[in-house]
Amino acid sequence: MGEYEGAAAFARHFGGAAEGVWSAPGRVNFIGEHTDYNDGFVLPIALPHRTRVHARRRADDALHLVSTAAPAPASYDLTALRPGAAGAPGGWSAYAAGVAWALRGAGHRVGGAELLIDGDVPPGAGLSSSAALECAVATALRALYGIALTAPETALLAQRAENAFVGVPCGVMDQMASMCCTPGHALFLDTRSLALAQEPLDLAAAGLRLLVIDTGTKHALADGEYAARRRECELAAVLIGVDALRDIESVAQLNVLHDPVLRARARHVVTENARVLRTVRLLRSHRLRETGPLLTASHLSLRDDFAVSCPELDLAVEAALAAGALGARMTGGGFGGSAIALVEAAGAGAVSAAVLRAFAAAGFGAPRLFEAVPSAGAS
Ligand code: GAF
Repeated sequence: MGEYEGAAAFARHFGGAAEGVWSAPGRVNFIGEHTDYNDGFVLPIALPHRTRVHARRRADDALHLVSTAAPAPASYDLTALRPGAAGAPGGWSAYAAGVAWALRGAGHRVGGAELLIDGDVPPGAGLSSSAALECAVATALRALYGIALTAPETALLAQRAENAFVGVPCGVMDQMASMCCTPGHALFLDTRSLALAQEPLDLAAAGLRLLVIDTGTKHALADGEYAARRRECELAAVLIGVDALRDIESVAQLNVLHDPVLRARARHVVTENARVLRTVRLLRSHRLRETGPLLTASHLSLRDDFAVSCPELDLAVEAALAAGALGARMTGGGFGGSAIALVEAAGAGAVSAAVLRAFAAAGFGAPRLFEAVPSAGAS
């Protein structure tokens, strides 16, 4: 649905016009997976796909939510919002209500509002549709109520909504990507200090393309396994005696871990942080093409050491590499969702065709392929 259809839908549901339209993008992570909740490094880019919020203030404390992707609207009393309470928002509306709750909890004066949500970030594809929704709602409420928050501060409140209200123990990468990315750049983020740098990612100038392969699958164990990985990493850090796995500089330090599973999980995080730093160095010296092997190494580490891949993601990566991709990896939390492949512009069609053929031959549903163009953060 475009912006004009959104405005018409707002008028249909609420009568009259919205005060404005705010939006925030989904993301793909170029490299740096499962490092954000270990105080590590990430390098995401914003997608052109965005979640839009048409919004208007109300004089009372009611929050009325309509999503063009959901069958039923939702309404809440802002003063009564409590995470986990009986009748607390669930499903998509929890992400939006959670943001209002987090803003109010941080002491910001957010009153009632009518929000019409639409957009084109594919849900459940590992492309951060949740963060796009949170950040679009946060940006809308921030503007409507004149709240002075920087983009990183807004991202932290959106993450708080997801952690404490929705109950998903995610790191801060997706919200920071959605708030802080800029067109033509990847966001190099230190998730401990929140220091960030915009790294030019000029794919076209290098004669390259970044393909997204949305496998169309989401395995049921995704949420539980994500939380389990987080706990394993935290336990490994405690056993080694560091604040977070980010503090480990060499895999030799992991030898104190006797449990081979914990050692493998920690090895992924340590080697992945090193891969992010190497990737940034290559980007800064205009050697984008040479990042391909690092992407592939990241996938193998996520598959073998971190055990968050799945047959569809592995096949997407293998088929893309066999057809000439310079590098490929799963992106996001894993257990389904999307992979990315760095390809020569001239070879993009052949790689796409090979991936489609491989999925058909394996009896998997057809993946959806599109090009990732580094785009703007929330506005
Ligand atoms: C999900 C989470 F939301 C992020 O915080 C991050 O941990 C990612 O998985 C894995 O890198 O997208």
